[in-house]
Amino acid sequence: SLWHPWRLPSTKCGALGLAVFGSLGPVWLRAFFLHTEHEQRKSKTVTQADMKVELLPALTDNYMYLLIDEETKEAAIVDPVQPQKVMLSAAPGSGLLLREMDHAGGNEKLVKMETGLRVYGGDSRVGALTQKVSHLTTLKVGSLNVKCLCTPCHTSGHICYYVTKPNSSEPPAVFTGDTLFVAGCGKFFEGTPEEMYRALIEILGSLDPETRVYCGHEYTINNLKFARHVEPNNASIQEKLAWAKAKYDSGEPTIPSTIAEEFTYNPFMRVREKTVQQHAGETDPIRTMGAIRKEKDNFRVPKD
Ligand SMILES: N[C@@H](CCC(=O)N[C@@H](CS)C(=O)NCC(=O)O)C(=O)O
Ligand SMILES: [Zn+2]
Repeated sequence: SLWHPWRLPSTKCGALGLAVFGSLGPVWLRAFFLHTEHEQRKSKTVTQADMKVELLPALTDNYMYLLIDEETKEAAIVDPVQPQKVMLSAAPGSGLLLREMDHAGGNEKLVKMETGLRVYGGDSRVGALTQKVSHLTTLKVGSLNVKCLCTPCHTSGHICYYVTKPNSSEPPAVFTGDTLFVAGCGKFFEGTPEEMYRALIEILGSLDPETRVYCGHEYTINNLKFARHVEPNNASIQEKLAWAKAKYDSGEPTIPSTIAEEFTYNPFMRVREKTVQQHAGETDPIRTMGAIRKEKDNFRVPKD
């Protein structure tokens, strides 16, 4: 394969976590992912025949993603919050997919390093934006189709990116930023419970259930502790929490999940369930959404 993570000589910058080189005809891609010595969080690659997703941990609990089209080796970076960690040289046509300004802070630096990068986002506050996208705008990353899904609420211009390969039997991917987390959702900084209901249930919830969910933060354990508080008798929550703790102990990501799985343990995806509504003291899913978000904003996460 063209990809040899962990096997390349270290660079001048110190410790090297991952360096990736590829070469295929006129299209080429080179990306370095630099770790510092005290980095505890491991990166991870999810490989399918048609696309590859490289999880790049950043800051304390953020994820940046490198999405690679296996057919053309074109790539896109989602949310380069720490551009010094992703130095990308890519063929013309490679793009950056950005959903909101608070995770898109590295764009200007990346664009300075690499001219010709296309930068997509749903909000003019996104730095170095070259194309503003809206709901159902479609883009290409090599042979992959990317559909933009507007999910305003955490921020008003929030975009999720749904990635499919035409005629593939493999599952799609969705980059959900600060809308959907594993077992949780983003705070409603610029939106309402109605908007989050539309985002989680109507938009993301109607994607292929097998879709891999790649979110913007590693909040899984804390989210599941809140989920357990909402539904103490939900076995999926208990199981996922035990699994997530084991992952955390070995420094591994808990990402991706799937849309189908989220419906089993994520309280914000479960606002139509009687158990969740009863916990909230509501009978309406949107009022339930508002009530449990408010409760989570003030939730004190227990130690275990
Ligand atoms: N509670 C967060 C604090 C940071 C925070 O507010 N994060 C934003 C995303 S930038 C959020 O929407 N968090 C969702 C939540 O706390 O449920 C944490 O676990 O560290
Ligand atoms: Zn965030």
